[in-house]
Order: sequence, then structure tokens, then C-alpha cells
Amino acid sequence: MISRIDLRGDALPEGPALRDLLPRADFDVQAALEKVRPICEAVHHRGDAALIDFAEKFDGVRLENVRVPARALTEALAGLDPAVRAALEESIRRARLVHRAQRRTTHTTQVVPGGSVTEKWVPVERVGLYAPGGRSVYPSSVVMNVVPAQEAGVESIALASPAQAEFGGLPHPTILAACALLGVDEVYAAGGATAVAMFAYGTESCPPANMVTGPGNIWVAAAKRYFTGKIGIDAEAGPTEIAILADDTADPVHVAADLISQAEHDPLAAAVLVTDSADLADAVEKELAPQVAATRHVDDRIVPALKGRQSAIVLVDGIEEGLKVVDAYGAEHLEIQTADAAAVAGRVRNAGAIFIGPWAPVSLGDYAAGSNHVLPTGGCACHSSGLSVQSFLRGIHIVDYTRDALAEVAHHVVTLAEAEDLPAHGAAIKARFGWKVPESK
Ligand code: HSO
Ligand code: ZN
Repeated sequence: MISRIDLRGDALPEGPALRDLLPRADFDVQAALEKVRPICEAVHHRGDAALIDFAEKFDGVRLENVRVPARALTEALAGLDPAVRAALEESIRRARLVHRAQRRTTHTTQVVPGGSVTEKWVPVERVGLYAPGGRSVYPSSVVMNVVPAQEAGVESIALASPAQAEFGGLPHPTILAACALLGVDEVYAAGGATAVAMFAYGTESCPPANMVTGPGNIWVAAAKRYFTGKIGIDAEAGPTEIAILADDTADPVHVAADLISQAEHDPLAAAVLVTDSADLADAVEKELAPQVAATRHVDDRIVPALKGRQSAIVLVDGIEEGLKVVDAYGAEHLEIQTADAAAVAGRVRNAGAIFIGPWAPVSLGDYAAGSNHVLPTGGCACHSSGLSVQSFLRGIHIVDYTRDALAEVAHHVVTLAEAEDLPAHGAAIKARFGWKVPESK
């Protein structure tokens, strides 16, 4: 059901050489880029008419309008299962607690008397959020995108999700209900690359956004890459990943369940167990078969995900080596199921989110830990973080110097300008002091 990579015995290679030994899915965004280019350009040139044509082609439904009427949101909320509503409300409450604490405050540094730099945090003005449809209708992802944007103070938040033929061309009702719960009333029925293009260029019914965030398939990732530089994006999210670093204290039933939990998302999802215990590896492998058999989405997602080249059990000599492996891998989600798990977790450098011990499975983080579940995939955890309030803020430096404060440092500025062969930079200083460099004190 899952392959093994045995790294015991020899010393582990360093850096990229170690990464090359570890499993990972192919996710060729570059190849998809050429395919999304005409779609994006059609939306650019034909606006709503193109969105309506693409919805007919990809989603099998002819829309009157791409903007979802307010009434549809109210009706979706009224029709939401009360238990789902209560669960979403709790998820929102916890996410707000965590994300509110991420707010940044304006800070002024007095560099010298009379010279200060203030860093002011300003939210992005307008954000377009994407919520997938089809196989992944996740109201939880609406929560994870909207809450940090709201807590950052983004004034204008719009959401797009694919038109669903079975709901008369509206996005899925649980997506609409989640929007209503969160107070997002600007919603569009648009899917994949067309939704990203709608936000990037704007159309007759949708004003352009400064930034697009949200998960999606390879077409969404490719469209985000297409618009990089024109608008802000969160990340090119790839298939989800779970890595578990475990020793012989871990419960194989939990480990197997957690591996399967993320394999359930996608045939390309990655499930990686890193362990120094051959007994645990055997027990987990034994446990996978009955647990897989007892769930849904078996043949279309879980079995191909576990059997795919992106998933494996990696055997290492000890937890020290295990830490090197998980750092080289840089998992989207990393569980630590070892003795003294908190201490081991404290030594991890690269992961989107870390889940400590037996009572913090990834599923908790997916829905209701308060943490964000939009996290870097494909090894991007080595340089990027998950979605947060910070993702929607820009820090602007405000420079305020008096004449005396400028005079004090003027000779250094002029010297550096000369050293870079940029005399006009120096002249901009000298012009203020009768074309002379003021005497340094
Ligand atoms: N594990 C996914 C998010 C998700 N799980 C949504 C359930 N619903 C990527 O972090
Ligand atoms: Zn999940």
C-alpha cells in the first residue's frame, strides 16, 4: 500500500541531496501556464461574457449573472444544517482568536534625535478569495481565507467559487452559507483560472482586486503564476501533504488514521511517515489496510495517494536523523509523535504547521484548532509561511528627519552615492545645504 525508503546505516546526505531522496509529487505548474493563458486573456477581453461561456463549458451551466444575488446567501444560511452551522461558528471563533493576535501595531524607531522611521501596517484594499468547487467543497477554507483578511482590516473582500449545475448555477450552498456567516456578501460564480483572471483584470460586474488568495487545483496555481507581479497572491498551493515524525511511543492506529486523513484529499496528496522504529513502520502498514477499507474515497483518492511516488515510510537511525529528514522535506503539515514531542517540535526548522503529540492531529488544525490551514506545500515551507493577517498587510516605512538630523549623516550618504557612481543622489543632499556637504559633528 505504501513504499519504503530505508535511510538507515550510512550518514545522511546534506541539503538538496537529501531532499532528492525523499518522495514528492510532480506538480508542473509551468506546463499548465500555457493552457491558462488563453483563458485569462479571454476574461481580459470579453469580461463577464467570457466567464459565462467558461462556466457553460467547464461547469455545464449557463449563467444569467456571475454575481450571486444577496438573497441566495441568506437562503443558503437558512438552509444550513444547524450542526454544521454550530461547527463553522466555533471554527470562526477560534480562528479569530488566533488571527486577531497577529495584528501588527505601528512602531516608531527614534534613529537619532530628530530622525525617526515609523513602520505603519496598511491592509491591502481589495482581496479576491477563491474557494474550489467540485471534489473539494470546503467551507472551512472560506473561513481560513476570510478570517485573516478581515482581521487584517481588508475593506473589500470578494469570494469566487465555481458555478454548480445542480444548484442552478450558484456556488455550492455550504460555501454561500459560510460567506453569509462571515459577513462576506460579494460572491461570484466563477471557477479555477477564470476566477483568478476575473479578480486580476476585473470585469463589468467585478471590480479588480489587489490580491488573490485561496486553494485550488493546478489551473488555479498556474493562473496565480500568470498574474504574479500584477497582483499579490498567497502561494501556488499544490496537493496537500502530511509528514509524521514518530518513534516507538507512537500509536500506529493514530499514525495510520492521520496519514489516511490527508490522503483523502487528492490522488496526488502526500503521506510520509519518518520513523526510527521498524516495528512502528510494520504496525502502521498493517493498520492502513483495514482503515482504508473502512472509509470512503478509497479507489479514487486514498489508494492512489498512498501508493503514489509522493508517499512513503522513511526509515532512519534515530530522531536526530528524522529531524534532518523532515527539515529537508519541509512538509505542509508535520506531526511529531515521539517521546518529548514538544522538545522535538521545538527543533524543527521547516514546516507549514507543526502538530505536537497524540492529541493534535492535522484534522484538528484543518477545522478547529484556531490555526490556519492554508499552508505552504511542495517544500515551500523552507521559505514561506501559511496564510495569516500578515499576508494581507503591507508595512510602509515613514521617514521623518529634521535639518540637523539630515546634516549629521549627510557625509555618509554622499560618500555612498559617490561609491556607487550616483553623484545626483549626493547632489540631492548637497542642494539642501548650499551645495556643500555639511560638516559632520
Ligand atoms: N488539509 C487541507 C485543508 C482542508 N482539510 C480543508 C479539510 N478541509 C489543506 O491544509
Ligand atoms: Zn485536510
